[in-house]
Amino acid sequence: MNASVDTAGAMAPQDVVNLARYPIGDPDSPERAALVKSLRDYLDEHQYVALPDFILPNARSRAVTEIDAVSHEANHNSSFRNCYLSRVKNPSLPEDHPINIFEDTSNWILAYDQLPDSSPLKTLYHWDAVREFVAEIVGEDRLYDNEDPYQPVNVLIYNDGDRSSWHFDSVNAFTVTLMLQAPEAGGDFELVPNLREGELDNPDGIRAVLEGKGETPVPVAREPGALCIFRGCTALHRVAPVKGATQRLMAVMVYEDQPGVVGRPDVNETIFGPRVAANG
Ligand SMILES: O=C(O)CCC(=O)C(=O)O
Ligand SMILES: [Fe+2]
Repeated sequence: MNASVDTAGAMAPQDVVNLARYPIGDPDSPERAALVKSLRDYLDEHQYVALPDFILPNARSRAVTEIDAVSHEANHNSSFRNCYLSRVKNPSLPEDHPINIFEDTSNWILAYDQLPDSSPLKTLYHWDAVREFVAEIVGEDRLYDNEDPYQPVNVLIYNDGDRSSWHFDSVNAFTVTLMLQAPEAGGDFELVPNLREGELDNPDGIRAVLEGKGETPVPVAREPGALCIFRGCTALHRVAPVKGATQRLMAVMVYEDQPGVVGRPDVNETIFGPRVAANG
């Protein structure tokens, strides 16, 4: 962890992670090895794996309280986008090509620097045991913390009517999310695995899903406290519209395959809002 970060009052990692169910603290334990193998196999087959009750109730409720205190400062992201996260049509392709099918997305985001340094979310994110556990599940030799001021662990907030339309994630080979608060209704995370491989796209299969006629999406059960690791670049996924007054709160943990990664300022400004430019 960055030595300059003031973590006074932070919870200890063993009070954040449910070590009784996920014995990740001891790298040599056979229980850990068996757990990693089963999660890795599941991820390989299904393109996602969910770990229910990954964090303990006290850590979760403290994170929710911290988020509630600053949620009015979240940046609103709303766009009319295609599943490749672009807002631009391609007139040289047919109207019904997935590139030319657009849907509304709307949610709110809190950046890393808006969360307290003592947050259980930061304790979790920076704990070597968590980073190494994720690395083994996704099959990377080593992962590194993202060193951007805004990105490393951020929080998506979905209010009544907010949603994230069908999309593929753009850069990372995997995505890690942590469900902190479920809405009253809606807000399901749905995923259709293996619709594309590498550069090979599958416009017909993707169009079918976008039109509600394709492979049945898998609803990924995620009760509050559940960690989810998924292959967002190859698995088409969305968050269905949230219903009701309770916000859907989802932390996103960004790990890198090389040290020292920071975000591009223009990308950060688009995601986290105008204050990024003002901060220079
Ligand atoms: O809010 C979620 O569950 C997932 C958001 C998402 O698509 C992502 O983080 O890539
Ligand atoms: Fe995504």
